[in-house]
Amino acid sequence: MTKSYKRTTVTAALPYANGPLHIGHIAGAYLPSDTYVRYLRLKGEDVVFICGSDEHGVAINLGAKKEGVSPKQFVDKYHALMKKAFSDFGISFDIYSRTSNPVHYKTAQEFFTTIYQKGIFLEEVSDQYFDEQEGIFLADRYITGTCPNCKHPNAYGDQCEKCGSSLNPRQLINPRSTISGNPPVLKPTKHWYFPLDNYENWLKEWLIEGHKTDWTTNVYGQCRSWIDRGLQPRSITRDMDWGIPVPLPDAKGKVLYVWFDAPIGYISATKELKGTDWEKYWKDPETRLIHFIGKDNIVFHCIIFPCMLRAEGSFIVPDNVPANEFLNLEGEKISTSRNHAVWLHEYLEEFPGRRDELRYVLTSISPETKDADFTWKDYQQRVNSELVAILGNFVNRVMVLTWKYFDGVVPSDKEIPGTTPVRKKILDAYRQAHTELNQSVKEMIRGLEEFRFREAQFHLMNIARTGNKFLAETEPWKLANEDKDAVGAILNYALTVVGNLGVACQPFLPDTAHNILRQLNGVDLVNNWNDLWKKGGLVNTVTMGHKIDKPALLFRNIEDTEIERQIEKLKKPKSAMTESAGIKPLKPEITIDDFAKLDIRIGKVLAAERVEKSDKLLKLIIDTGIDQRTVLSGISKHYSPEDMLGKQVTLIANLAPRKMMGMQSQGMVLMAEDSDGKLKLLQPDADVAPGSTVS
Ligand code: B3M
Ligand code: ZN
Repeated sequence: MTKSYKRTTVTAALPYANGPLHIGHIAGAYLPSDTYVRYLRLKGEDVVFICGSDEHGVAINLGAKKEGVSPKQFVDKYHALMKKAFSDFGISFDIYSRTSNPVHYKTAQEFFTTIYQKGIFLEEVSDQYFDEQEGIFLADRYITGTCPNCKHPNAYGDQCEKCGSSLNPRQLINPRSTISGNPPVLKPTKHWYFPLDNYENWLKEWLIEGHKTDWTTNVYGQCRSWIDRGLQPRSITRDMDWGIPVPLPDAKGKVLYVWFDAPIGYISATKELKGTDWEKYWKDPETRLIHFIGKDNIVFHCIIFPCMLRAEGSFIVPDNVPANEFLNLEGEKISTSRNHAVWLHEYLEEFPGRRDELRYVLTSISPETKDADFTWKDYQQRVNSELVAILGNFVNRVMVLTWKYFDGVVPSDKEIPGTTPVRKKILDAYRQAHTELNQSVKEMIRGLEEFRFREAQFHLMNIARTGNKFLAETEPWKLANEDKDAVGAILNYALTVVGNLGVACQPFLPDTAHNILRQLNGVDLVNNWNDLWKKGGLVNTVTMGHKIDKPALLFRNIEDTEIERQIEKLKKPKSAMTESAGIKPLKPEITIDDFAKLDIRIGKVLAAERVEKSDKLLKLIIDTGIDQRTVLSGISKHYSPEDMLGKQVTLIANLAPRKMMGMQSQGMVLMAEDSDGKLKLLQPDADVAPGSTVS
C-alpha cells in the first residue's frame, strides 16, 4: 500500500561499533539509502536521514574483551572511525548518533516503561547458565561446548558455526564459560518478555495483507514465513553490565536486550537533530517511515520493532523496508576476522578522489534481489569501460568540440531545417535520441521511486550512451567547413544532454554531478532536477551565448597495477599483515588469574658488569626491596654497564632461577622490543622505592 505523505523519515541500520566499515556494509544499507535520500531532497521533499552506532550487545562485550579494553573505550574508538569513514565517503546522514548517548538511554527507558505500564510484558523466572567464578550470567555467545548435531567441539550457545544449526545453550554437550573456562551452573533469573504472539492478527492485516505488493519479494517472503510459523514471546532483557539498565526496581544487573534498544536509537537520534520537531517525523500519520537494512535484520525491522511501536501506541510503523542481500568479495564471504574485506577507510586512502567510482560499482552490482560478488577486476572493468569510456568520454567530447568550434560558447539552439541529406540525417538522429533520452529519464525515476537503484543507474548511463550514439551518427567534426549551423545545432543539443546528465547524476554520483556543473559553469542543478522529475524527461539546461568552462576529464582509467595490488593484499591474512609490519601476533588469551601469578616489582641496579665470553649478557645486581640478587639480562648490545648503574628496572621477581653461562639468574628484567629488535628498559615514570609492586 503506498500512501500520500508530507514527509519521510529514512533510517539506515545502526552498524555495530565493533570494527571498521567495509564495502559489504556500504552496499547493504548505506549507499542505497543515501541515493534515495539525495533523490528525495532534490525533489524538494521534507526528509530526515538517520543513522548512528549500535553500541550495546554481546558483540561489543566480546570485542572489548578481545582488545583488552572497556566496552566504552571500545565503542568510542570504533564509533569515531565509522563516523569519519561515512563522512569521508560522503554518506549524507542528517545525523550520525550513537546508542550510548544519554538521550538514547532516556528514550529507550521511557519506551520500555510505557509498554510496561500498559501491562503488556510478561515476566518469567527461568534457569540460565551462570559463571560462578566471574559471578555473572552468561550470554549465549559466552558459552561454548560440543554441538549435539555434528559434535564440533567449539559450538556457541546460540549457534554451531560448523553445521549451521541454531542452538540454545542447554543443548550443548560439556558447556564451558568462555570467560573463565569453567563449566557454568544453572541458576534462576527473572526476565521480561514481549508477547509477539499477541500481535499475529495485526501483523496479518498490516503486513501480510497491507504490504503484499509494495514490499520487495525477499522481504515480504521472509516475513510471511516467520508469521506463518507462529510467533512466540521474545525476551527483551539480559543479565549484563554493559547496556541500558532495565528501569524497574527489581531489575538490578539487568539491561535491555540490544535489539530492544537499538531500533529506538533511530528515534533518539531524531530527537538530537537540532531545530527539528522530532515528533512530526515519528508520530504524524502523514510521515512515511522507511528502514534501509541488510537481509539479516529483516525480522527485527519488519516484525519485532513494528510490534514494539504499536505496543507503545503513539508511533507510526514502517511503510517500507528495503533490505539488500549480501555482498561477497572475490567469490567468498566477506570476513572481518580473516581480513577478507575491502575496508572503506583504506579504499578512501588508496583511491583518493574516487568516491564515485566505488559508488558506481557498488550500485551496479547492488545485491537487491540476490547475493552479489565484488571483484577488483570487475571494478576496473566497470570504471574503465563504463565510467571512463561512456560517461566521461561523452561529456568530454561535447565540451572539447564546443571549445574547438565555438570557443566555449553555447551555440544557437534554433532547430535547423532539414533541407539537405546531411541535415535530414541529423534531424532523424535528434528525434530518435530525444525519444530514447526521455524514456531513460522516466525509467531512472521509476527505479529510484521503487528502490531499484541498480536499474535506475543503468538508465542514467543510458543517457550517456544515447549521447555518444547521437554524436557518432551526426559526426559534427566532419561538418565544420560545410555547415557550421548544423554543427551548432548538434552541439547545442549535446550540451543540453550533458546538462541533464549532470542533473541526473546527483543521487548516484554526487561528485561527478558537481564536476559536470562546474564545467558547464552554472547550471542550476536543483531547479533543473525539479523540472526533470516533474516532466519525466529532458529539460533545457544551457542557454545560447553562455560560456562554459575548460573541459577536464571526469574519470581516469584504473591501471592493472592498482588492481593487482588490491588482489595481492587480500591474499595476505591479517596476522601475516601485522607480522610483515613487524608487529607480532597476539598470544592466546589468558585469565586474570594467570596474570596474577606474576610477581612484578621495581628494583634498582646496584652493580653491572659484562659477562665473560658473552656478547649479549650483562650481570646485574638488583635491589628488589626484599633482597639483593643477581639477574642476567641480554641487553649488552643496547646498554653498557655504566648506563645501567643506578637505574630503576621492572623485574619478574618470582621467575624460577635459571642457569646461564654457569651463573644463576634470579628473575627477568622487562624490556620493550621494537620491530628492529631494539631494546628499551621499562621504567616507572618517577622514582619509586625498590620492592614496589606492579599490577
Ligand atoms: N547493529 C546489526 C547489524 O549491524 C545491528 C543493526 C541494528 S539496526 C537498529 O547488522
Ligand atoms: Zn554442529
